[in-house]
Amino acid sequence: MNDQGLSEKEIFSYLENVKSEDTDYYRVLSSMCTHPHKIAVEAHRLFIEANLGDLGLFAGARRLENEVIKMLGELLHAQAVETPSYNSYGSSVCGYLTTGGTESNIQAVRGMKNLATAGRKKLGHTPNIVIPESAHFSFDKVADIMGIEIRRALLDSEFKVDTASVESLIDANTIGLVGIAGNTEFGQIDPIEELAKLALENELFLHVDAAFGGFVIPFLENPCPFDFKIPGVTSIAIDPHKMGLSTIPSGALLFRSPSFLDSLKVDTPYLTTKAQFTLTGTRSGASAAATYAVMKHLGREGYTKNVQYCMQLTNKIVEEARKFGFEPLIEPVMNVVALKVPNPDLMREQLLEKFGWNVSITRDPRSLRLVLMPHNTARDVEEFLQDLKKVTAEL
Ligand code: 0PR
Repeated sequence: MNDQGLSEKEIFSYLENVKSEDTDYYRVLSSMCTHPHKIAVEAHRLFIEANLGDLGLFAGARRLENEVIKMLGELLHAQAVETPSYNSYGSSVCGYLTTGGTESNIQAVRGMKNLATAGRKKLGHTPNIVIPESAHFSFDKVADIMGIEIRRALLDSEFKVDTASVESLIDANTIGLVGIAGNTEFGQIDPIEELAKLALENELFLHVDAAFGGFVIPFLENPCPFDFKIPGVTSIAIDPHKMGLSTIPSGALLFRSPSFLDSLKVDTPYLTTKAQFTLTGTRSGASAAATYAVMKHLGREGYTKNVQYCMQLTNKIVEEARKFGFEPLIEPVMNVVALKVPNPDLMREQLLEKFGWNVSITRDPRSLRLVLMPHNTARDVEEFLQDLKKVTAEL
């Protein structure tokens, strides 16, 4: 650290320089995040010092968190919880705002483990959960932190989890299943209804990772069921900092029943509230304000337009790519496309080196993965297709 403080001017001239190294999402077709909505940014600034780790001191931010959880609960067809005891933890609905999908997934599994070991099940050995092979790498962290065995079920030809494979992996030590509503690589939705049936039959929890899809699926023309409307779904992760257009870090975890929150509770003797059920202690109230503001501002109509816009770009890319012989691995379900191209790794390298496009690659099979986000424009798509053509011709 320097001995004497630098001037504001010196610092900001350095910061602006450094910021120019960031992409600003220009020519980015690989991210599931985007520019936050300007309303979210303003709200974030207004609540910049609010700490949701000490709810009693920040009653305003706490109110906003509750409002957001309520709105998300409505979006995901959760029943409002009337249990008055919930107020002592600072929430009247079942859920809280997390730092993102990773924390939500960790906490959902922690809840499963705590409830299972609290007597619902006798676990002889290491508890396990069954997840799709396509699950996000945050579940590797779950395994590592919690000492839970992760069993990976096969995918079918459409990259949905194969429920027969899930069933074959369930044993006496299985505590829960995971389904993904909008998987990271293909944007595919697992058969949540079938998974829920399996979960109910085997008395297992079912967590739905809708970190990306949660702000997409409800606004599609023909949304498929994936949420609490399906009996058997016990928790859902949904990220406002992805397609919700909120600021980073904004995730959310919702539970069907208050017992989940209870199972995550730790006593906080010297705080203004008696208990905490979050993973982190200090939490951003600014994120709660940002998410509240953008959800209220856009409403269902605004999010529908946002999804329609991204789907138009997605469909355009697929239509044009087909003209030069590149088929998608699946018909896009949401704004994620996996294109079958020759030598995807080399193509990715060349798209970046020659034209500055950031794209990514799916693991198995390897294909060119594109995520069409609100920061992308119709012109971007046209330019990308021209550059893709050039790169293909050279390969
Ligand atoms: N679940 C799913 C289905 C996800 O796609 C992701 C992240 C997570 C959980 C974890 O969410 P957090 O990263 O918020 O904890 N999916 C993207 C990924 O890891 C996130 C991402 C975002 C990647 C922006 C790159 C990027 O530029 O691929």
